[in-house]
Amino acid sequence: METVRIHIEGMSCGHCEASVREALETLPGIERVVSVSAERGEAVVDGRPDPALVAQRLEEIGFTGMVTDD
Ligand SMILES: [Cu+2]
Repeated sequence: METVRIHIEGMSCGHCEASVREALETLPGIERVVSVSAERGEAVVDGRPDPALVAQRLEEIGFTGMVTDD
């Protein structure tokens, strides 16, 4: 199982975090959403998602997201 970090711009509150979590949970390749933090501007997920799909899905709900390799 891989852990993937997603840098996300535009989250400002708990509602944003909930929206992002919901969007990520239904995305192919994501097994589990570990955390979503507006404060850190980041989500951490388990799985192997397609970075382009992640960016596209987040953009659809109003955020800018980028999978970061570390
Ligand atoms: Cu918000």
